[in-house]
Parts: sequence; C-alpha cells; structure tokens
Amino acid sequence: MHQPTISGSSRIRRTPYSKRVEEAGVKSYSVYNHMLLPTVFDTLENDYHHLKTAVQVWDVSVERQIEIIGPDATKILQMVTPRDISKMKDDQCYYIPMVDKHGLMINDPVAVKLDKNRYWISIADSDVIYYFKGLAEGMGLNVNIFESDVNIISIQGPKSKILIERMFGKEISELKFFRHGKVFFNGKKMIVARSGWSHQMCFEVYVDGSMNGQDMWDKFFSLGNDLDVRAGCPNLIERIESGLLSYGNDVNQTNTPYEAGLGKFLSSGVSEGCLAYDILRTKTEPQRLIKPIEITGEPIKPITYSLQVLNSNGEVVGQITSAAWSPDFKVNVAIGMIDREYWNEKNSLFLNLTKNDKRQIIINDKFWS
Ligand code: THG
Repeated sequence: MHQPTISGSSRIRRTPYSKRVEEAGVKSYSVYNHMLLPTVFDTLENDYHHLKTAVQVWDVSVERQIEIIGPDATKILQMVTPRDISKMKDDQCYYIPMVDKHGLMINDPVAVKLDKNRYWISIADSDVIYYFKGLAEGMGLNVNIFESDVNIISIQGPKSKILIERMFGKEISELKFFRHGKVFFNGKKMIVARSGWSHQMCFEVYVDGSMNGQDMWDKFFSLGNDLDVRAGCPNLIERIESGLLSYGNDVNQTNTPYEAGLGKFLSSGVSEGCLAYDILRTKTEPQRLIKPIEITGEPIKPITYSLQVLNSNGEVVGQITSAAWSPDFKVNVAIGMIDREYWNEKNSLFLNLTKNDKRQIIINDKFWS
C-alpha cells in the first residue's frame, strides 16, 4: 500500500543538526515538542550494540529549554514540583516530577540551575511553557519565561568520557552525576552536564545559539574518528532496560509521581511550596505503579503504544506502554503500569500481542536494580 509522508512546515521544527543527522543516514524520526527527534539510524539493535560499546552523538534538541529568570524563579519552580529544590546548587541539575495542583504529572523535566534566580527547565514532550506563563501571570509572579535557543547534543556510550575529555578537558570529563560545568565554544560560554537519557556513560552539551550547532557536531566527529563515533539517538531497547520513562507514553497527565515510580525523589517529604502539597503529602500509596516487565516467548516487534494487561479472568489490570526484544537480557523487556493487587502475581498476567499471539508477562524487578 502507498505510504503517505508527513508534510514539512514550521509546525514540525528542524534542529540545527537535522542536516548532519540526515547525512548520517537517519532512518526514522518522531516528533517531540513539535520538533524532529531521530529514532533509528542503522537498525534498533545495531544502534543499541553500538551505544553500549562505543560512543554516539545524539541530536536531542527536542529537550527544549524553558528559561525562567527573575526574583520569583525558585518560587514558581517549587510550585510545580513536590521535590525540594531549596538546596539545589548553582551547578546542579535535578530530575523533577512536574505536577498540577491535583498532583498529576504535567512533565518530567530536568531542572538546570544556572544562577540564584535563573533556571532552564529541560522538558519532555508537553507544552510546559504555557503552563508556566499562565501560572506566572495568574499569580502575579516576577519572572520572565521564554524558550531559549539552546539545542542539546548528548555524547553517549562507554567511550563518551574520552571524547568529552578531548573536546573540553579533564575537569569536564570528571563531572559528577547531574552536575554541570562551564566551557567556551566559538567564543561563547556554554554548559556541559553529566546527564543524559541512557544508563551508559553520558554527557549533555547545552549548545547555546543555533548558529554554533553544526560546528559543535562536526568537531565531535573529527575528534572521535578513531573511537568509531557515530550519530545515534535515544534507543528504545536500552532505555527500557534502564527504566527511563517516556512522558506521554509510559506516564501521562492521569498519573501521580508515585504511580510514575518517582516517589523516591520525595522521600524527604513533599515540599511546602508545591501547589499539590496537601494531596501529595497524604496520598502517598499508589494504586498502580510503573513496573519493569518481561514478556515471555519469542522476540517481539517493538511496542511504542498502549496494550492492555489482563488477569486470568480477562479483566484489564494494567497497560504495557513500551516493549522490545533485548539482545543482552535475552528476553522481551517492557515498561507497564500495573494495578496494585497484581504486583506480586506470579503466573496470571497476560497480553494479547495480536489476535493469535497471547503471551504471559512477568513483573521482573531485577531489570532495574
Ligand atoms: N536530559 C535533559 N532533558 C531531558 C531529558 C534528558 N528532558 C526530557 C527528558 N529527558 C526528561 N526525562 C528524563 C527521565 C529520566 C532522566 C532524565 C530525564 C534520568 N533519570 C535517572 C535514572 O532514572 O536513572 C535518575 C536521575 C536522578 O537520580 O536524579 O536521568 O535526558 N537535559
């Protein structure tokens, strides 16, 4: 059958690296924050093996930076997250659940503290800027909120540290997890953080100014030639193995941070400045929870949509939202949301992959430990 394509327009934004990404042979794209996100270069499995053995350069420009600057910057940020941000250092990044006043997830960004009154909120896929602007205007807060022209390149894989050291020196390559440091590139001050969307060694370069994008991209490739550096992208298999959530897929605006498995960031309590303080402080026991799951049987085709999980009576007791065959674990790995009564169920959870392909599924907490 004829495959239609999607017409380009400024509603689907290209990134400063799209030209290079296409020269590198990107096979498919997704759209995230109204912008192109590469999803496969060679094959999902070859990309995966290369990510876990070498070094990749990722165009993650889609992780847009919402800049919040002004005397009320910390206040507005604390309003939208139950995680305590009061002790955050000026060189620190925090993974934060972002919630509305009902305690439901709006996004799961990385907050980057740049200065006392200045943050970048590095967002997942939802239109967070309008929520912040509405909140600031409704509450009469003294902040300026805008999307910055910052386009992250992530350096990923076990050899990423070598490549980062060649590019920016030893000090940056030895940054601690979720800390950032300053570098100069094309005469502009930029930040590099020890973070990224995989459980391989990784760094994120917050490339400031679209016009500096291709130069940065090209320099990483010229310095990493002998390391077999390749263009890559967030890898479905690796991120399921690592338990990295995809907002909009695994978790959405019907979930609390506890259901999303982010309760660990609230272990010292829900922060008082959060608009959902009362709700999240009292309702800490989730009735359903994100779980690492094994789908038994033959290798499956990748799943990036929601599939019902059934009990032995055929009743719906959860959903699988991401799944793929894992070459290293040698099982099908998945992420799903499972109702509380079934967390300890051993033999009675099922999935209809297709009409004639019913699989047993097993909650396997070992995947993420
Ligand atoms: N980096 C930056 N911005 C981002 C992402 C990123 N914005 C969109 C999206 N990714 C946000 N989602 C996540 C999800 C998980 C993590 C980061 C961003 C992550 N989690 C660690 C883990 O699960 O192992 C824990 C982090 C911690 O302990 O603080 O890294 O990737 N800039």
